[in-house]
Order: sequence, then C-alpha cells, then structure tokens
Amino acid sequence: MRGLLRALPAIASVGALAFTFTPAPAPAPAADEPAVPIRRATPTKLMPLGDSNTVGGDAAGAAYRADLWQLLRADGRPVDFVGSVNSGPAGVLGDRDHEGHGGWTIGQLQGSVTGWLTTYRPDVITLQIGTNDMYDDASAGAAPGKLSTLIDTITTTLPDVKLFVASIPQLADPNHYARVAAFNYTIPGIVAAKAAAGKQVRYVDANSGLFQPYDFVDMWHPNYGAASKAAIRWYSALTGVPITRYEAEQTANARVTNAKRVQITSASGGGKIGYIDYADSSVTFTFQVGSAGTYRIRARGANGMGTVCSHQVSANGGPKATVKYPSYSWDLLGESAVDLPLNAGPNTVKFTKGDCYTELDAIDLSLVPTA
Ligand SMILES: [Ca+2]
Repeated sequence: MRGLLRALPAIASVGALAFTFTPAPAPAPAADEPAVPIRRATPTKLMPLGDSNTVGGDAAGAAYRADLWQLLRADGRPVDFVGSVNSGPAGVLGDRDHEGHGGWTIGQLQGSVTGWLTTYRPDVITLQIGTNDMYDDASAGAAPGKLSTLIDTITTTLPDVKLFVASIPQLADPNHYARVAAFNYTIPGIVAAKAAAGKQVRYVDANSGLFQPYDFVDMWHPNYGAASKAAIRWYSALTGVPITRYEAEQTANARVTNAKRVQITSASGGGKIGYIDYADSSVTFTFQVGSAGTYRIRARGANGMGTVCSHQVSANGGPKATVKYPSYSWDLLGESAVDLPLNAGPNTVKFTKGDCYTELDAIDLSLVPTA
C-alpha cells in the first residue's frame, strides 16, 4: 500500500484516454522531410528492432517501448507497433508487438531481418543493436561494419522505410565501457554517410550519456525508470517535438507539501512522490520556458487503484485542469497529458489531489505539438 487512504471508494470512469485531444489538421510535410515520420493524423506502422534492450531487461519487461507508446498515445498519434514478437506489460504498453531478440548480435539480426520486413512492412523502424557484439575486442571492432551492412539491407529491402538508428546503452564494466564508447562514436558517421547517399536514415542518441550506475538492472540492461528517459529521446526524434523532463522528487524542480518522496527503480531518476492523499497535498514544479504559449504537460504517474484517478493541475495560480491517470499498477507508469498556458520566463505548475490516488514521477514538457 503506497498511500494511507487507498482503500476508499473511487470514481468509476474507466476506459477513457487520459486527455481528450482534438487534433488540428496537420500541415503538409516538406518533400524532403523524412526526419519526422510520426504525425498526429497519419497511421504509422513502427517496428522496434533490436536485442534485449528492445525486449526489456527491466522489471516492466518493455525497455523504451512502454514509455514511447505512452508518449505517442498522449498525443493521440495513431501508431501500430509491428513485429513477430509479442511481449511486455499489457495496459501500460498498449501495443506489445516488436522485433526485439534477447542476446542477439548485429549479425543475427542480419540473418533474419529481410523476412520480418517483407512480412510486416513497417513505415518506421527504431533500431538499437550492438550490445551483444561488445563481449570482446574482435567482435566489437567488427560491429560498425556489420551495422553498416544491416542498414543497407533494411533500406534496400524497404526503400521507403524511415530508419532511426540509436546509440547503445553505456555499460559499467571498464572493458565494455571502452568498446561501447568506440562503437557509439562510429554510429553518427555511418548514418550520415547513408543519409548523404539518399537513404532515409537518421541517428538517435537514445542512450549515450544518459544513465547513472543506479539506472541499471545489471551490466547490460537499463532499468524501467532509465528506459523511460531513452523513450523521450526516441519520441523527440520520431515526432520532432523536443521534451524536457522535470523529476518530481528533485528538490531543485519541485516543492512537495504533505506528500512523500518514494525511492524506487521503476521511477525515472530513482524516485517519485507518493501519498498525495490529502486536500492540502501538493507538488509544485518551478521551471522556465523561453516563450509564452500553450504547453503540453505529460505527467508520468503510477496508479494502482484499479480505476482511473486524477490530479488537479494549475499553472501560475490559474484555473484548475484535470489530468486523468489510467490504472496500470503502482509499478507501471503512464504518461497523461494536459495542455496549459505558460509565460515566458519562470512558471509554477501545481499538482493537487483529484479523484482517488496517483503517485507522480516526473513531468515531460513541450510546446503543444502542431504536427
Ligand atoms: Ca522521478
């Protein structure tokens, strides 16, 4: 039990998206713009492709896929994940299809990828591979060439596919660290050369420089909270919408009143705010934005109540809006969005108790997407 009053009856609004959002017509994309393939009004088939860090070596068992799906859902983007594998936590990961294969090397993907591509015909691929090539110097040294060949195979098999190629997570062991650093260093150049040759390939720094030692389950796998940070980078690359995350448990970001910090690895940054249970409980974020406008605030929240719960949210003392959190579990976190006007310069955004109970991990801030 994470809250003192969790047994109280809750409202019974179920099945709704967290935020009702009516998309405006999308502007016509530029002819030479492969970089932003996932638009609000365009159904898109996305294949997550890779190894165990696509499957998910974390406690939730979804790697970046759960939070990426949540971020896309919060915008109302019609994305269909595709692949021959189906795994991960139902609910928080609304589409469990993928093409992640635990323990696989680049060469193993090379041997199977053509069949997967012709079967599922994705519009977009998120490729993260190479961790299992880092075991020794020889295989690590061969990894860039194998990645180059794999990119050629993918783009030749599906010339219209938009291929996003990621860095791989940095590993703590000194030998692995050096190999990963060397491999990650080569990836932008490999991708740039393919793009210069006319292929629709883009590099995503999904992982490098992102994690602390406490962000790892083991030598090889970022934990669930850490994977959510990689998901932000994937989302931004896929949509062209940069997100800034503010951790609720960091005192520099937020003032907490009559609620408690909870340390747990499912939360981004290793912590979240629980016990937002009382009329005077609040989490008040303070941050700056460069320009005035309507911003999308995505709250990463944990709700294990078995029904939709909510917070009241207001910006700079203005009117309260409601952000609704579907119930997944206390250890599976969703991204629920609300759009609020912000000022140029400093802002405060205050979360207070709504219906039943939800814990607050972080907020992910951007301008409201226009495409
Ligand atoms: Ca957090």
